[in-house]
Amino acid sequence: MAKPPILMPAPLSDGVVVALDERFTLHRLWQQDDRDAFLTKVGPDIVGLAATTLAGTIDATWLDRLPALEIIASFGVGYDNVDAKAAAARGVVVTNTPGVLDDEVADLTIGLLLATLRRIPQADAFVRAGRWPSGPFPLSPTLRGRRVGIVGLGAIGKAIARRLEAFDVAIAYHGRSRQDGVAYCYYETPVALAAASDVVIAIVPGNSGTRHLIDGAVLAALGPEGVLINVARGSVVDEAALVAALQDGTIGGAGLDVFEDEPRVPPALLAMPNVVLLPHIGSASVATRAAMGQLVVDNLVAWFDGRPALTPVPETRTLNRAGAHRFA
Ligand code: NAP
Ligand code: 8YV
Repeated sequence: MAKPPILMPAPLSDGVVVALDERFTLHRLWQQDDRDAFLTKVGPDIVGLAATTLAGTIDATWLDRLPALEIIASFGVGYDNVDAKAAAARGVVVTNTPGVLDDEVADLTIGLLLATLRRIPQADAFVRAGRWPSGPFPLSPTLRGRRVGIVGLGAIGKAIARRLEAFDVAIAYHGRSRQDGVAYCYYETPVALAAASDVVIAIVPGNSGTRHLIDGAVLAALGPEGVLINVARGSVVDEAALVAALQDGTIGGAGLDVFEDEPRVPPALLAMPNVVLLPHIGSASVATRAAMGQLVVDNLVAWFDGRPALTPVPETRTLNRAGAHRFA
């Protein structure tokens, strides 16, 4: 039987490519000289797509060129790089990679929080610049006694909260609704949470409902000693408002793993001493990225074995039925 034809618009890891090559006819779009002509040629046959945020957004325009598509397996738990509603409307299942990265992202978040408050990168730069013999590094703010507000107490938010419990800090959260069985204090709005917090950590999905959820009003409520940590998506924070708030002392500092226009970072942030900037590395360890890649492969294999995909996103869950694939 012919192998199902799969399209990979942008490169995933070698391990994923090797695994998909074994089981599918894998088309590597990024290696084509004329991608448009290639898509016109193979697009009508493609039944599966292995997507990453590097490929831009898989939207209706993409889907129009892939009329036989059955499944989009996206690399990452956030799937703002796929128009899942447009996919659902065409009967296309979308999968993401939840769960396998929760602890890794939570570890990184705690590291970023401590790095921001205790100015760890700045202290390292101070030593490397040979400035220590001339005097001590300036004293930093502290995590001690801080109240931490988590915007988005989902799988990763809870993993962050569990770690914070060991730091003896007060923990509160905001989401669209209060969660049963959660003892942390709930706030109905991000502004109310920020007003009751000294640190706000954003870890919600990026979508139209969360765009600029952290705006000027939230930053004003956080206050001059307050610190924002964003490990969610750049779109969740009004970046212009954040730059202004850091410049005029509305808040005290920020630790940012994500930005509105990645990989571009506002030059104003680069010049600030009270921010720590990371290149979207929340899940970026060898082991965790391998686990995420394996889940992309496993979703595609399950689907084309005639089983439901393993981790369909909510928008396409009802389409995800055993034997529902059309490839023959
Ligand atoms: P999850 O388990 O689905 O949790 C998402 C949380 O966000 C839920 O608690 C949800 O609570 C809340 N939420 C959703 N929409 C909201 C809204 N409009 N307003 C307020 N709260 C809202 O997702 P997860 O696995 O924890 O991942 C969360 C996000 O983290 C991903 O989507 C991704 O964007 C980001 N992420 C970043 C990195 C990185 O490298 N920096 C790595 C992994 C993930 P309610 O339903 O109660 O509102
Ligand atoms: C990935 C992420 O690095 O899972 C997510 O939502 O943001 C990260 O783990 C990213 O999606 C890879 O492109």
